[in-house]
Amino acid sequence: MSSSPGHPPEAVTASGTGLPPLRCRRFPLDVAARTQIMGVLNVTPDSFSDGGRYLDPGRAVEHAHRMVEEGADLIDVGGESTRPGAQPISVEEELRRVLPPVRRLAGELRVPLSVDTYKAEVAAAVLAEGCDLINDISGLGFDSRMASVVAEAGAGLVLTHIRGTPRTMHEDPRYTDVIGEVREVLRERIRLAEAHGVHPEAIAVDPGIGFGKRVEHNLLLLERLSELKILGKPMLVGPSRKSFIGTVLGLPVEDRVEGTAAAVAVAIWQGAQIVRVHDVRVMVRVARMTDAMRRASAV
Ligand code: HH2
Repeated sequence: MSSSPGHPPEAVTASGTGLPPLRCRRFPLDVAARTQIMGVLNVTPDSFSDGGRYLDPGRAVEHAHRMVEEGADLIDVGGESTRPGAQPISVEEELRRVLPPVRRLAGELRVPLSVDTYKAEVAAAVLAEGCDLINDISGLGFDSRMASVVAEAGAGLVLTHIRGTPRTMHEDPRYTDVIGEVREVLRERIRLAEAHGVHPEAIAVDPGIGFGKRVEHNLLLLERLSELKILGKPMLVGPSRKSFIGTVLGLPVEDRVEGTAAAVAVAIWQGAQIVRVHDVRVMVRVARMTDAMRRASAV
């Protein structure tokens, strides 16, 4: 067992989830061993917290390697911001942004490479370049060809819950029973993915923190995340630096690391196996510590 800074040997034992590894082409993700850290790499000019920093492919690749050194278990490359109010971009523009780093990272990384896109055409192109997992924030809701593209490639698929679209989702979202409604939409999308041939062990689900939810919905989804375990899939959660943290703490985006740490710890405690984060070094420590407590409580 390696003892790199991100992977202390004492933190790596079965957590008793009973879940098989998430199938992601070359590199299955052992979601039962410990919390998996997904490092965010936004190659956009306008992402809400890191827009413009990694537009240059050389910088993007360097940042991906840095996150892996810090303990990231997979890297998620995104070419279109999906922050509230964001305008969609064309397939051509998205490919212009993501293909250069994806081409290099698919050859260089020894961890799964994920691409954050809801467009089947973008997914097909990055899968052809060797990407392992498609992270679809629309949960198959925006492009009817997505499921077949992922199935044909034998890739992994993250299904995220969203209410509305990134452009409109912040306009007064309402739920009677947020956790129940999220669970049922995800259940239906799992069925759809599997009906199109996506392998049942290649699917992870995500409640979509910030995607058409008010502050109180986001807090409740984290606190009651365990109610999504019934779906029988690994759970991914992405609270990193998001505005609900800013609202609770009254802090700007560059000052939300501690708030993110609290959200990550609660998400893991409530059953998340994968956390999507910008601040990899810090969140690896938070995850290892929370994993250790979770294992203690399971004895
Ligand atoms: N959040 C964002 C983007 N992709 N994918 C999943 N599965 N879950 C999430 O919660 C999630 C996601 C938004 O965060 P970020 O990428 O930092 O910002 P932007 O959309 O502005 O690029």
